[in-house]
Amino acid sequence: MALERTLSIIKPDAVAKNVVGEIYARFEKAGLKVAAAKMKHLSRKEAEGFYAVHRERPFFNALVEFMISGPVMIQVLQGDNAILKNRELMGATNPKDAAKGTIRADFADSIDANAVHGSDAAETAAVEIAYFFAATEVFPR
Ligand code: RTP
Ligand code: MG
Repeated sequence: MALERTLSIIKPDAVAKNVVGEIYARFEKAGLKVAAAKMKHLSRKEAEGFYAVHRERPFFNALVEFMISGPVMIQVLQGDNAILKNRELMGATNPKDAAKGTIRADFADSIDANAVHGSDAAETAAVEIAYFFAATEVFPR
C-alpha cells in the first residue's frame, strides 16, 4: 500500500449545511489523517486557476461561480491509497449516480453543488496541494 496525500475541498454547499464535522468523521473512520487544513473564501482568480483543466468545458463558469459562492474548507488528507480512498468516500460526481453511504449521496444536491472535491491522481494531487499550501504547512502524520 502506498502512503499518499490528496487535496480535499469541502465545497460551499456542504460548509453552508454545517456538515464539515460529519465529513471529517468519514475521513477519520476510513483511516485518512488531516495533514493540513484551512477555511477560505476563494477569489474568482483562485477558483479559475484551481479548475483550469476544465476551462474549455461548458460547465466551467457555473463551476467557478459555485466555488466562490461561500467559504470552503480545504485539507490535505494522508494515508494508504489516500487518493482512491477519498474518491471512494466521495462517490460519483453526480449525486444521482453516487453509491449509497458516500458523501455525495448523503450531502450533495446536484452535479454542481456536490459537496466535495478530491484529487483524481498522484500528479494532480501534488499540484493541487501546492496550489493551497506551502510545504511548511503540511504535517507528516
Ligand atoms: P471534483 O474535481 O470537484 O472533485 O469533481 P470530479 O472529479 O468528480 O468531477 P470533474 O469531472 O473533475 O468536474 C469538476 C466539477 O465540475 C462540475 N461538473 N459539472 N454539468 C456537468 O456536466 C458537470 N460536469 C462536472 C461538478 O461540480 C464537478 O465536481
Ligand atoms: Mg475532478
